[in-house]
Amino acid sequence: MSSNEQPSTSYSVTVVTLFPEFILQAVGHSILGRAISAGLITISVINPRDYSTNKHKTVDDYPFGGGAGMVMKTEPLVAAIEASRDANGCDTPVIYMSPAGSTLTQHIASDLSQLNGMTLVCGHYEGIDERVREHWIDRELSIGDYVLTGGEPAAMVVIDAVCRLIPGVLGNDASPADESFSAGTLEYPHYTRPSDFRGHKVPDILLSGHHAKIEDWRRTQALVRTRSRRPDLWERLQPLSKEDRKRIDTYDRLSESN
Ligand code: 4G1
Repeated sequence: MSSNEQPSTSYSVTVVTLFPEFILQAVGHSILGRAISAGLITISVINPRDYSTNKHKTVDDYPFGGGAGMVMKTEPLVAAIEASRDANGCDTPVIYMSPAGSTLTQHIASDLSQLNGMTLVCGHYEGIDERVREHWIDRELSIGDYVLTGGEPAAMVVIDAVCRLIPGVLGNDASPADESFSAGTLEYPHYTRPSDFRGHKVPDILLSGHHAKIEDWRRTQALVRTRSRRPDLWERLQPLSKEDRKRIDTYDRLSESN
C-alpha cells in the first residue's frame, strides 16, 4: 500500500441509542470528523425507537416488582442490537455502557482498536432488562464512578479513545501522548510562543537548542509531575531505570538546596 493510500476496511462503530443525533453531532468534529470523511472509521447509529411496534413508539416500560423509575423496553432494544449484529458481523463485540462494567483503560481501548469494530449500547432510565444483559451483551464498560442521565457521553469517550488509535486517524506522525501513556508517566509541561507572556517566561533550557539537555529536562519533569500528582501511576513505574533514578535524585538534591 503506497503512503497516501488508505486501508480498504473501515473500523465500524455502531451505537444503539435513543439519541442518535447526540452521537452523530459529537463525532462530526475535528479529528474524528476528518477520519469519517476519509473513510477510516464508520459510525452508524441504530435507534430502538425505530423498532418499537406500538402506536406511540414506546421505548420504556415499568419494572416488574414495582418501584420508581422505568426500564428500557425489551423488544425494541433487542431488535436494535440484532440489527447491529447483522450489519457488523458476529466477530465484533456488543458492549453495554454501564457503571457496573470494568473501567475503560488505555489497554482496553488499544485491544478494542485491534478489532474490526464494536457495537456500543447506551442505557437510559434505570437501564436495561437483566435478560438482555445476559444474552445479548458480550461485555460491559464504564467510564467512571458518577451518575449520568444516559450512556451516550460514555459511548463517546470509548469512541474517541479507540478511534484515535486506528492507523491514519491522527495522521502519520508518531503520537507523543501515546508514548507517554504507554511509558506510564504524565506528560512534561508544554510551552509555545511568546517566550515571555505578560512577564511569565518559558524555561531557558527550552530556548537553548541543546536537544539532549531538553530531552533530559522533559523526562525529569514528567517523572516529578507523575510522582506528585499521580502517586498511583508512580507506584507502577517502580523500579525506575538507573537513569531515571539519577534524574530524580539530582532534582531532589537541587530542590533541597533552593
Ligand atoms: C449507579 C456512569 C447508577 C454512568 C451507580 C458511568 C452510576 C455508562 C455509565 C449510576 C453510566 C453509578 C458510565 C448511573 C450510565 C442507565 C442510564 C445507567 C444512565 C445510567 C455510579 C444511570 N459508564 N448511567 N445510572 O449513572 O450509563 O458507562
